Amino acid sequence: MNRIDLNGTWTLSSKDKTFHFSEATVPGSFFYELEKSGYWGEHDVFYRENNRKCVELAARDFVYEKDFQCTADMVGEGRRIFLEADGLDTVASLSLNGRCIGEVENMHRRWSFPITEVIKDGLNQLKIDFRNTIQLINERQDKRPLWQVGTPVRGAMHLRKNYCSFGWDWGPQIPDVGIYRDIRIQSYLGAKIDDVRIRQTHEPDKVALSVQVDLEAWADLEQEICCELIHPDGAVDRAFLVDGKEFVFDIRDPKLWWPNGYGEQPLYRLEISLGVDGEEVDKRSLQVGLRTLRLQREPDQWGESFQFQVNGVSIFARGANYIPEDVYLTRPTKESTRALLTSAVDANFNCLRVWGGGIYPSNDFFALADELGLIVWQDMMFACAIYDVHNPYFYDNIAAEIRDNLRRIRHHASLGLLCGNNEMEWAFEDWGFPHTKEHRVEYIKQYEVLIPGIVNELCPEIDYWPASPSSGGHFEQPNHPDRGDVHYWDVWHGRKSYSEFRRHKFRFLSEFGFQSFPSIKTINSFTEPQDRNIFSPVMEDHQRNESENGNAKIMHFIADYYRYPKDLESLVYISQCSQAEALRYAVEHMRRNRGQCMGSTYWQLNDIWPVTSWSSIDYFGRWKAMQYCAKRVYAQLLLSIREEGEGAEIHLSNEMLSGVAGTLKWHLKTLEGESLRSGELVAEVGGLHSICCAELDFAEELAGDLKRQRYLTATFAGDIGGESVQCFATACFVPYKYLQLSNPKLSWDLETQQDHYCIRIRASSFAKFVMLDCRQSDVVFSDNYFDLDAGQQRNIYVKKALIDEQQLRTELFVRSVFDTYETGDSHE
Ligand code: BMA
Repeated sequence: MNRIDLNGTWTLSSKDKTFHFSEATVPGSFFYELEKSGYWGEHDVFYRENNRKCVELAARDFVYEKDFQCTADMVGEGRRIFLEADGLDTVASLSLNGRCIGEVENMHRRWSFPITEVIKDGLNQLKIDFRNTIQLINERQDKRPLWQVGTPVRGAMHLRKNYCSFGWDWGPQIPDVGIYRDIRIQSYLGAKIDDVRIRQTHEPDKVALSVQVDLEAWADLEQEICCELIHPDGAVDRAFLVDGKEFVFDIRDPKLWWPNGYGEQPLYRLEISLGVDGEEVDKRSLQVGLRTLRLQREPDQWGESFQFQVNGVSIFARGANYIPEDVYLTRPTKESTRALLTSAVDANFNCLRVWGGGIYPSNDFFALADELGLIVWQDMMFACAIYDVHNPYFYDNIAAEIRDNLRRIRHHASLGLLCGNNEMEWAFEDWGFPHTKEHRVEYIKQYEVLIPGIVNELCPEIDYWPASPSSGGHFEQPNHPDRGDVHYWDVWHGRKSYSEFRRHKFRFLSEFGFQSFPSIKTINSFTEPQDRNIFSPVMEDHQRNESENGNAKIMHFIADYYRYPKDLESLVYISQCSQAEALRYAVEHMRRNRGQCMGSTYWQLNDIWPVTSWSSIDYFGRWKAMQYCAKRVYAQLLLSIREEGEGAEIHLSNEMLSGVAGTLKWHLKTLEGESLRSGELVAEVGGLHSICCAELDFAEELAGDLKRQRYLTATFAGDIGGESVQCFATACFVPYKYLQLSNPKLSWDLETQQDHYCIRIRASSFAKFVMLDCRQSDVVFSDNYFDLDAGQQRNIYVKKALIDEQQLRTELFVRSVFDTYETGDSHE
């Protein structure tokens, strides 16, 4: 045996003896353990305002302890033994059998402590003392006050810890403590693998895959490295290395990896094993996708391009920002992460930005992104604060952190961009804090010298971008629209209407967003009936954009476009429609301007707890209207209408490699379904192009108040490689609140097909944002929150695996904007 797995049961106690768990789980944490112990009664930390107690609960020292047996074969001649910990959160000193073996304070690093001299044959006692982080950050902030945004606990950026665990404008303050990734004892004979470096050289019909293996060796024993390359079809190439340390596999007819929507995601696997004296002492298994992936930045007629180029093809990045999936870092599983990322891909994403205020995601996350075809824009974990880089300990600590994470993740096909930080370059330009020369110098040192230097040394083939947003660095107009990426928050934070998106053509919009309430089922999970009012303390607590009174702001935007919703369920629904519309305005516009605009990652994909926020999928994985809208506006083929005054343009945006031809039909209709004018044309759009197919003027038909009774509807029906596609679009010419909607008398029936239920839904007059939902169960529909013309039937599909037929029939209900009016009849 050369490994002792230390995952499993430990004891966990607070030093002040308030808390003691004799069977704490590792990987795990204090707050997760507290919850499992029943501390919150029949509820959890999310219930009502429970989270408010967490900072006080965290403000103490904790100790994790474990006794374990070590057998004689682990120790001995030529062997070295290490305690390896992949994630310790955060400030801890470790001792084995009473002797200190290490001090740590960076949860983003992996640790390996030599313990050959300390470990014993027989019973061993391991102890990890975790320091009170709340006290520590306060002391440090007193000593060296640094600027930070308002939401996290004071001084939080003095620690290399999941920043948002101290609170964010969508997250509670639950600064957890614990052993959050795997931990083990490992014994190696003579040597161990220190690092594996993979490089790809692409030539026509050939990829040379070089594998460099660095060893740490301490005994004069015979070593052999065996490397197997397993092809996507299962074929295996094997190579041995005795003296040198680099293999090159020449792969003929390579199967290239593509982001979702442009091709397949074939994956190769490298199995590397180190043998010493005939014993396998160490091994690595790495998943590799063959592709070239660069950030293309070249001068052009608009400024400078900013776009991903994959295997020579410049793509329009379609995605969102990803934040930690749970306040308890160890609760998400590979399967729950798979479900979340699959939801992204189901909504036609090809990209995710991992935002810099959380953690570097797990290996599972990157493996899934490889499998699903998601390009990962990876921020380094620095966000909205000045960091203490003038302190040599802090500086060395972050340098080691960057090295460690790059070595861990750099081989992934999905890894598309490394980015220095979130919003700090912009903060120097725009935000109110002392912009001293010293801080500027330190900023440059950290993000424009240190980190790119490490990237250049460890993985120069991955592009580095100093900050998000940035125009390339040196504080030169970081949020400039014509180059680099942009965070555009005038809509929402700046209270501008979402039509404002159409006034800008950003090169790559890496953040923009709009809030909504989560599903009523989600609200019910953390409230009591008396809390179910958006201005109650509990609902305001589960809204962390407090400084701007987020819930009131949702109402402010609703007032522009919608009538006052009759009850809480209607309000939740309307808030989601309003959020989805913001996304639609922004993305349709950007895709119409493909070429100039080449990326959209909206704020934000997911939630860390049940909350009112900018997310499109709530904490429980429930799709908000915006997620369905993303599915439509991120589709390979997008039909969109740009209405203005009494006119409209109809556009087709094609993100497929090949062109599409088909029939475009449009009708100007009354809400009751009478077609006043119509047109039909053959439309053809080339691959990776966007075109305007029709320019229409309805000055007469839409004069004055007639706009309140009429709308434009368009369909495109085409053929892609033998499969028919259909796209729909509608446009209204007044804010929806002025439409003279009548009861669309929505009706539906259900047919069971092979793998799906097909729900056929119809309206008797124009129905805006038709929503389907189940009272209790959670299902994802093939489409949702769509518009229906009078007399039109739409087929919506639900996977049979999600729900049984009877249940679906009983629970299904539909709603449209009309139902949110006092006069509305419901369509149960
Ligand atoms: C952006 C992000 C986050 C924040 C979001 C909403 O600036 O970088 O820090 O949560 O806005 O305010």
